[in-house]
Amino acid sequence: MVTDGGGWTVIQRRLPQKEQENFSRAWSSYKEGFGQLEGEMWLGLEAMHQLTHSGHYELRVDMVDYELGPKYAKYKEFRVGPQKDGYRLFIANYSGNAGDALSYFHSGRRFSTLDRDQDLARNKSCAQDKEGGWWFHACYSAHPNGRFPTILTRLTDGKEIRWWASREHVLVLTHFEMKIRQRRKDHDSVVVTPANKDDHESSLAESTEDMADDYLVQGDAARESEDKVFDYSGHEGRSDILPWGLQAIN
Ligand SMILES: [Ca+2]
Repeated sequence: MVTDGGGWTVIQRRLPQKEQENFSRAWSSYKEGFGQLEGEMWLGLEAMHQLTHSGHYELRVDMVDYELGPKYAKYKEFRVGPQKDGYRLFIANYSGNAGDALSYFHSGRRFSTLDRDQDLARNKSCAQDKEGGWWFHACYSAHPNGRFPTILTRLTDGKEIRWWASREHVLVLTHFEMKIRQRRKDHDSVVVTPANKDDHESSLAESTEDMADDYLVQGDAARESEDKVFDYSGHEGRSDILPWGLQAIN
Protein backbone atom coordinates (compact mmCIF):
# COMPACT_ATOMS: atom_id res chain seq x y z
CA MET A 1 0.00 0.00 0.00
CA VAL A 2 1.28 3.49 -0.87
CA THR A 3 1.06 5.91 2.03
CA ASP A 4 0.43 9.58 1.43
CA GLY A 5 1.90 9.76 -2.08
CA GLY A 6 4.75 7.30 -1.46
CA GLY A 7 8.49 7.90 -1.53
CA TRP A 8 8.99 7.39 2.19
CA THR A 9 12.04 5.93 3.93
CA VAL A 10 11.17 4.09 7.15
CA ILE A 11 13.47 5.10 10.01
CA GLN A 12 11.78 3.34 12.93
CA ARG A 13 9.16 0.62 13.32
CA ARG A 14 7.41 -1.28 16.13
CA LEU A 15 4.94 -4.10 15.62
CA PRO A 16 4.04 -7.46 17.13
CA GLN A 17 6.47 -10.15 16.03
CA LYS A 18 7.56 -13.59 17.17
CA GLU A 19 10.43 -12.16 19.20
CA GLN A 20 10.28 -8.46 19.93
CA GLU A 21 13.44 -6.50 19.18
CA ASN A 22 15.39 -5.17 22.14
CA PHE A 23 15.29 -1.34 22.10
CA SER A 24 17.12 -0.86 25.39
CA ARG A 25 20.53 -0.45 23.77
CA ALA A 26 23.81 1.41 23.85
CA TRP A 27 24.86 4.47 21.87
CA SER A 28 26.69 2.49 19.20
CA SER A 29 23.52 0.49 18.39
CA TYR A 30 21.38 3.58 18.08
CA LYS A 31 24.08 5.27 16.02
CA GLU A 32 24.46 2.42 13.57
CA GLY A 33 20.92 1.02 13.59
CA PHE A 34 19.43 -2.38 14.40
CA GLY A 35 16.52 -4.74 13.72
CA GLN A 36 15.01 -6.18 10.57
CA LEU A 37 14.10 -4.33 7.39
CA GLU A 38 10.48 -5.52 7.45
CA GLY A 39 10.16 -5.87 11.21
CA GLU A 40 11.01 -3.86 14.28
CA MET A 41 13.90 -1.59 13.45
CA TRP A 42 15.86 1.62 14.00
CA LEU A 43 17.61 2.98 10.93
CA GLY A 44 20.45 4.59 12.87
CA LEU A 45 21.21 8.14 13.96
CA GLU A 46 24.15 8.60 11.61
CA ALA A 47 22.04 7.58 8.60
CA MET A 48 19.23 9.88 9.75
CA HIS A 49 21.71 12.73 10.03
CA GLN A 50 23.27 12.02 6.64
CA LEU A 51 19.86 11.86 4.97
CA THR A 52 18.32 14.93 6.53
CA HIS A 53 21.17 17.42 6.75
CA SER A 54 21.39 17.84 2.99
CA GLY A 55 17.76 18.68 2.25
CA HIS A 56 14.40 19.53 3.68
CA TYR A 57 12.72 16.44 5.08
CA GLU A 58 9.25 15.81 6.43
CA LEU A 59 8.27 13.09 8.90
CA ARG A 60 5.16 10.95 9.00
CA VAL A 61 4.32 8.88 12.09
CA ASP A 62 1.71 6.13 11.82
CA MET A 63 0.54 4.31 14.92
CA VAL A 64 -2.20 1.98 16.11
CA ASP A 65 -3.81 2.33 19.51
CA TYR A 66 -5.14 -0.93 20.94
CA GLU A 67 -8.67 0.49 21.30
CA LEU A 68 -8.82 3.57 19.08
CA GLY A 69 -7.19 2.14 15.95
CA PRO A 70 -4.93 3.99 13.48
CA LYS A 71 -3.69 7.52 14.15
CA TYR A 72 -1.07 9.63 12.42
CA ALA A 73 1.07 12.70 12.91
CA LYS A 74 2.94 14.62 10.22
CA TYR A 75 5.69 17.19 10.58
CA LYS A 76 6.85 19.36 7.71
CA GLU A 77 10.30 19.78 9.25
CA PHE A 78 12.47 16.90 10.43
CA ARG A 79 16.22 16.97 10.86
CA VAL A 80 18.81 15.13 12.93
CA GLY A 81 21.98 17.09 13.71
CA PRO A 82 25.57 15.75 13.73
CA GLN A 83 26.99 13.34 16.30
CA LYS A 84 29.24 16.07 17.76
CA ASP A 85 26.02 17.82 18.85
CA GLY A 86 24.46 14.63 20.21
CA TYR A 87 22.34 13.96 17.10
CA ARG A 88 20.02 16.72 18.18
CA LEU A 89 16.44 16.55 16.84
CA PHE A 90 14.70 19.40 15.02
CA ILE A 91 11.04 18.85 14.33
CA ALA A 92 8.21 21.28 13.64
CA ASN A 93 4.94 22.04 11.87
CA TYR A 94 2.54 19.32 13.01
CA SER A 95 -0.64 18.13 11.35
CA GLY A 96 -2.64 14.92 11.86
CA ASN A 97 -5.11 13.24 14.22
CA ALA A 98 -2.78 11.68 16.80
CA GLY A 99 -2.00 14.92 18.63
CA ASP A 100 1.45 16.52 18.67
CA ALA A 101 3.55 14.60 21.17
CA LEU A 102 6.90 15.37 19.55
CA SER A 103 7.61 19.00 18.84
CA TYR A 104 7.33 20.59 22.26
CA PHE A 105 9.32 18.19 24.41
CA HIS A 106 11.53 16.48 21.91
CA SER A 107 12.57 19.09 19.36
CA GLY A 108 15.91 20.60 20.30
CA ARG A 109 16.86 17.60 22.47
CA ARG A 110 20.01 15.51 22.19
CA PHE A 111 19.74 11.75 21.90
CA SER A 112 20.20 9.59 25.02
CA THR A 113 20.93 5.88 25.38
CA LEU A 114 21.65 3.42 28.20
CA ASP A 115 25.28 4.50 28.25
CA ARG A 116 24.92 8.17 27.24
CA ASP A 117 22.73 10.46 29.34
CA GLN A 118 22.05 13.70 27.45
CA ASP A 119 18.55 14.28 28.79
CA LEU A 120 17.29 17.10 31.00
CA ALA A 121 16.53 14.99 34.07
CA ARG A 122 19.15 15.95 36.61
CA ASN A 123 19.04 12.98 38.90
CA LYS A 124 18.58 10.04 36.58
CA SER A 125 19.08 8.61 33.11
CA CYS A 126 15.77 8.58 31.22
CA ALA A 127 17.15 5.96 28.80
CA GLN A 128 17.92 3.62 31.70
CA ASP A 129 14.73 4.41 33.56
CA LYS A 130 12.41 4.11 30.53
CA GLU A 131 14.38 1.33 28.83
CA GLY A 132 14.87 2.77 25.36
CA GLY A 133 16.98 5.31 23.48
CA TRP A 134 15.31 8.60 22.52
CA TRP A 135 15.53 12.38 22.32
CA PHE A 136 14.49 12.51 25.96
CA HIS A 137 13.53 15.69 27.74
CA ALA A 138 12.96 14.69 31.39
CA CYS A 139 11.64 12.33 30.22
CA TYR A 140 9.06 12.29 27.40
CA SER A 141 5.68 12.98 25.84
CA ALA A 142 6.35 10.32 23.17
CA HIS A 143 8.20 7.06 23.81
CA PRO A 144 8.27 5.04 20.57
CA ASN A 145 11.36 3.06 21.55
CA GLY A 146 9.97 1.81 24.85
CA ARG A 147 9.20 -1.78 25.77
CA PHE A 148 6.64 -3.56 23.66
CA PRO A 149 3.40 -3.68 25.70
CA THR A 150 2.45 -7.03 27.20
CA ILE A 151 -0.74 -5.98 28.96
CA LEU A 152 -2.91 -3.52 27.07
CA THR A 153 -4.30 -0.88 29.40
CA ARG A 154 -4.12 2.92 29.60
CA LEU A 155 -2.39 2.46 32.94
CA THR A 156 0.63 0.56 31.62
CA ASP A 157 3.87 1.76 33.07
CA GLY A 158 6.06 4.45 31.56
CA LYS A 159 8.60 2.08 30.09
CA GLU A 160 6.28 1.02 27.26
CA ILE A 161 5.56 2.48 23.82
CA ARG A 162 3.24 5.43 24.24
CA TRP A 163 2.17 8.78 22.82
CA TRP A 164 0.52 11.54 24.79
CA ALA A 165 -2.23 12.52 22.35
CA SER A 166 -3.45 15.29 24.63
CA ARG A 167 -2.78 16.35 28.20
CA GLU A 168 -5.53 14.02 29.32
CA HIS A 169 -5.06 11.09 27.04
CA VAL A 170 -2.29 8.64 26.31
CA LEU A 171 -2.25 6.35 23.29
CA VAL A 172 -1.11 2.80 24.08
CA LEU A 173 0.39 1.45 20.91
CA THR A 174 0.90 -1.91 19.30
CA HIS A 175 2.22 -0.48 16.02
CA PHE A 176 4.43 2.53 15.45
CA GLU A 177 6.23 3.63 12.31
CA MET A 178 8.30 6.72 11.56
CA LYS A 179 9.16 7.54 7.96
CA ILE A 180 10.74 10.49 6.22
CA ARG A 181 10.64 11.97 2.75
CA GLN A 182 12.44 14.82 1.07
CA ARG A 183 10.01 17.64 0.53
CA ARG A 184 9.18 18.11 -3.11
CA LYS A 185 7.35 20.83 -4.98
CA ASP A 186 4.12 18.87 -5.09
CA HIS A 187 4.28 18.18 -1.37
CA ASP A 188 5.23 21.62 -0.29
CA SER A 189 4.23 25.19 -0.92
CA VAL A 190 7.82 26.39 -0.38
CA VAL A 191 9.54 26.23 -3.74
CA VAL A 192 13.31 26.43 -3.49
CA THR A 193 14.92 27.61 -6.72
CA PRO A 194 18.68 27.86 -7.28
CA ALA A 195 18.41 31.66 -7.11
CA ASN A 196 17.02 31.75 -3.57
CA LYS A 197 18.25 28.42 -2.28
CA ASP A 198 20.96 29.87 -0.05
CA ASP A 199 18.67 32.50 1.41
CA HIS A 200 16.05 29.92 2.12
CA GLU A 201 18.49 27.57 3.77
CA SER A 202 20.07 30.23 5.93
CA SER A 203 16.69 31.50 7.12
CA LEU A 204 15.65 27.95 7.93
CA ALA A 205 18.88 27.42 9.83
CA GLU A 206 18.27 30.64 11.73
CA SER A 207 14.73 29.69 12.65
CA THR A 208 15.73 26.23 13.82
CA GLU A 209 18.56 27.75 15.86
CA ASP A 210 16.06 30.09 17.50
CA MET A 211 13.85 27.13 18.17
CA ALA A 212 16.71 25.26 19.81
CA ASP A 213 17.49 28.26 21.98
CA ASP A 214 13.89 28.48 23.11
CA TYR A 215 13.91 24.89 24.11
CA LEU A 216 17.22 25.21 25.89
CA VAL A 217 15.77 28.01 27.98
CA GLN A 218 12.89 25.74 28.84
CA GLY A 219 15.40 23.01 29.58
CA ASP A 220 17.23 25.24 32.05
CA ALA A 221 13.94 25.99 33.72
CA ALA A 222 13.28 22.27 33.85
CA ARG A 223 16.56 21.63 35.63
CA GLU A 224 15.64 24.12 38.30
CA SER A 225 12.29 22.47 38.88
CA GLU A 226 11.56 19.24 40.63
CA ASP A 227 12.56 16.36 38.43
CA LYS A 228 9.37 14.46 38.91
CA VAL A 229 7.24 17.28 37.56
CA PHE A 230 8.75 16.50 34.16
CA ASP A 231 8.67 12.75 34.61
CA TYR A 232 6.03 11.01 32.51
CA SER A 233 6.50 7.61 34.10
CA GLY A 234 3.04 7.77 35.58
CA HIS A 235 0.18 10.17 35.54
CA GLU A 236 1.50 12.47 38.21
CA GLY A 237 2.25 16.10 37.58
CA ARG A 238 1.94 16.14 33.83
CA SER A 239 -0.97 18.49 33.30
CA ASP A 240 0.85 21.63 34.41
CA ILE A 241 3.53 21.54 31.79
CA LEU A 242 2.24 19.83 28.68
CA PRO A 243 2.21 21.89 25.47
CA TRP A 244 -1.54 21.64 25.15
CA GLY A 245 -1.88 23.41 28.46
CA LEU A 246 0.37 26.18 27.21
CA GLN A 247 -1.60 26.49 23.99
CA ALA A 248 -4.74 26.89 26.06
CA ILE A 249 -3.11 29.71 28.02
CA ASN A 250 -1.92 31.41 24.85
CA1 LIG B 1 19.92 12.72 33.16
